[in-house]
Amino acid sequence: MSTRKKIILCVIGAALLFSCKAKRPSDTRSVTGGAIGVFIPGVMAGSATYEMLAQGVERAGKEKNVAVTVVEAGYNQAEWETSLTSMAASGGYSLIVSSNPSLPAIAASVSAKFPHQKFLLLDGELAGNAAIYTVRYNQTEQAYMAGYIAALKAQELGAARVGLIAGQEYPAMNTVIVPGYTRGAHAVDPDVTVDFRVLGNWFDAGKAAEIAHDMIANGVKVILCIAGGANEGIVQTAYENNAAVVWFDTNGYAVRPGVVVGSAIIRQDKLAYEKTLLFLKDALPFGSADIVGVAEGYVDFVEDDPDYNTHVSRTIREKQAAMIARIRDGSLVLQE
Ligand code: RBF
Repeated sequence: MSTRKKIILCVIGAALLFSCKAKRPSDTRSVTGGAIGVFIPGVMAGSATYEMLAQGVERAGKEKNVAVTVVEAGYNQAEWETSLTSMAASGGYSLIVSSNPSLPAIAASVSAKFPHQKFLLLDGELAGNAAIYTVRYNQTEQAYMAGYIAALKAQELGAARVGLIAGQEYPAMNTVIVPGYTRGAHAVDPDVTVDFRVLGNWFDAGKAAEIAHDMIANGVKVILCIAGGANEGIVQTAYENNAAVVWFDTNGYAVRPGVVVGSAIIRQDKLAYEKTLLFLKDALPFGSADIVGVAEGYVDFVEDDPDYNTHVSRTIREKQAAMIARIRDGSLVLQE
C-alpha cells in the first residue's frame, strides 16, 4: 500500500472513530450533564402552577450552574406529544420537567421511543416507568380547605350555594377536586349545594365571566376559580356583583383584595426546586410516584396575608383556622 493510501485510510479511520465518540454522549448521557428542559403544557401567563414550576427549576439550575430552557407548548393539547417528542429527540436535555395530570401518559408514550430521556412530572401520577418520577399533591386537602371557606363566606352572604369553575374536566378534577370541595363545603353546612361548571379552555376570560354571571344569577355567592388565565373574568364578575372568589394553587388575595377571600395553595415552586436538586444529585427515584400534602408542607391555606386579615371577618378566619389546625394535628384526616 502506498504511503498516500495509508494516510487516506488513517484519516478515514480517525474520522470514523471521532464520529463514534461524538455520538456516544447522547447515548450514555450522564444524569448530571446537559441542560434541563421545562415543558409548559399551556402558557405561563395566568397559570400560577406553571409559573411556579419554571421558577423552581430555574432556581435549582442557577444554584448548580445548569442551563434551564423553558418551552411553552401552547393551548393546543393535540400538539403536546409532538412538542415533547421534539424535546426528547433533540437529546439536549438530561431531564425534562413538566406538570399537569395529563403529562404522565404523554411522557410514557414519548419514553417508549426515547428510553434514555428522564422525566420529572409534578401534579400527575404514574408508577412503574423507569424513566419517569411523579409527585402529585393531596388535592382532597387543598379542595376541602377551599370548600370550607367558600361555604363560610356564602353563609355570611346569606347564600346556600357555592360554585366551582374549571378550565376543563379531567379525572383529578372529577374524582378529587370537586368531591374535596364539596366535602369541605358540607362540613360547614350539609345543605350547601355546589354548582360545578366547565369552561372548555384555560384562557377565555370573557366566557368565564358569562358563566360566573349565570352562576350568580342562580344564587351562587362564592366561586372557586380553577381556570388559569380565564380566572380574571370570574374575579371581575364577582367584584361587580358583590360575590366572592376563592383562589387555588397560589396566593391570590392581591388579585382583588376583598373579592378573593381564600387561597388554598400548593408549593409547586418549592417542590420543583427540591426535586430538581435531587435529580442533580442523581437521587431522584425514577419509577416511583409520590404524594405530598399539608403534613409535608406542600399544600396549605394562606392565613398570614394582610388582605385576608383586613377583608375577611374574624368569625370566618377563626373557623377556618380551627379546621386547618385539625388537618395539621392529624385529627382531621383527608386521605384520597
Ligand atoms: N391549570 C392552569 O392553571 N392552566 C392551564 O393551562 C392548565 N391546563 C391543564 C390542561 C390539562 C390537560 C389538565 C388535565 C389540567 C390543566 N390545568 C391547568 C390544571 C392543573 O393541572 C391543576 O389541576 C390545577 O391548577 C389545580 O391544581
